[in-house]
Amino acid sequence: MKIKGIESRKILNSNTNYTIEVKLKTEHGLFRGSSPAGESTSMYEVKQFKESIDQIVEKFNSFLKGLTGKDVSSLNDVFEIEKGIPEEFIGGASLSLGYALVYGLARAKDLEPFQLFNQKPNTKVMPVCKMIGGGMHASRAGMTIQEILVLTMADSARESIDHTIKVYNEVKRLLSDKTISFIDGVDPEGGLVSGLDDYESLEIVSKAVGRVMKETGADIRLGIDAAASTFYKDGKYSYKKPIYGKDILTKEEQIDLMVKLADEFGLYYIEDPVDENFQEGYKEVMKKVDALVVGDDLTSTKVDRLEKVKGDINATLIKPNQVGLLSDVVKYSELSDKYKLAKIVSHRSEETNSSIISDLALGLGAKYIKIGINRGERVEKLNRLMEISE
Ligand code: 2PG
Ligand code: MG
Repeated sequence: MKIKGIESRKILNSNTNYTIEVKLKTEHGLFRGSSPAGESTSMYEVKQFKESIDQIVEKFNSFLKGLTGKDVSSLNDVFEIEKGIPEEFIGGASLSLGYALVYGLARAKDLEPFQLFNQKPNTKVMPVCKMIGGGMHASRAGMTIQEILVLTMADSARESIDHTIKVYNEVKRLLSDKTISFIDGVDPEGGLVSGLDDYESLEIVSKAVGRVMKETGADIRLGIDAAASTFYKDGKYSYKKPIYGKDILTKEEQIDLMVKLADEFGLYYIEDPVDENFQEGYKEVMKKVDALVVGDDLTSTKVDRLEKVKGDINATLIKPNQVGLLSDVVKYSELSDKYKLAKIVSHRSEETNSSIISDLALGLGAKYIKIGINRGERVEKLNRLMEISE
């Protein structure tokens, strides 16, 4: 394909913030790419915009002008273009460009976007979905940890989504029964928000899972994203409400708590159980639980971070905007395979309506996609996942 015209503009994301969209014109039509952002970011991920978004759009447009007339005929050509992107644009701007090029190229080659990454991928990407939100995503919620999740051991994404919806609706029902303050509110990722504390919320989701398992015969598991860095300071983890009788936990107590919750609720998935700079803590948790111990803030989709902590986790999140370049995302994904880590491609709390992460999950051979089950920008991705998984 030939780049006939290309420019960026400011658009809204799902959480009353702005992001960049790149509009690409080729002989095959108009293609758009846009990047998400996170509310609870790690200290290792790239900054999405190094200046104000208006300044970035203006400067990025002069860079993009230079791409007019270029021929792009493979993913490698996209990576070559990425090599020439100045550092100041690495983040939201570079990723939006990468996504627009992927969409344009896929159309030019008459392929689905995921096929650019893998012609015949494994079609079993299972969603890991948020049920209840807390932490930085819902600061007035009772939960200190950021997310309670469920994942189902189903035969297809569609079946898994089916079971997940049932659990979500059951959680909603149970929350309404239990607390009058629950008013059907959701956090930016579609997680339900209530005043219940971490333990009570886990009990509710566990109960809902039990009911749906009984009703459907499905095998459904619980998970959490503690996002522990967000409530860690000076050697202490501070909980909004006491859990097992304590609200201020030492580093060792935090590890013990994660293990205890894993035992009590049969957790299958534990993301960022301790602070992002406490890599031995991840290892300790991994040794003591039979679950996926997932690096997110710890790893930040950065190859150098993964090299450092690879022995301390058995699974990793892939969030393309943590690194900003698709070539780096592919490298990271390959390295995760080399170290036999389960891969989970993930949404962010401030999303766009693009469903590209569903294509990426499939194309990169991820076992899971982490996503909300509610809100349009999440649903778009789930619907795309079902479409390409069939
Ligand atoms: C996370 C993500 C997505 P955020 O911590 O895993 O759930 O949240 O995008 O705010 O970093
Ligand atoms: Mg996380």
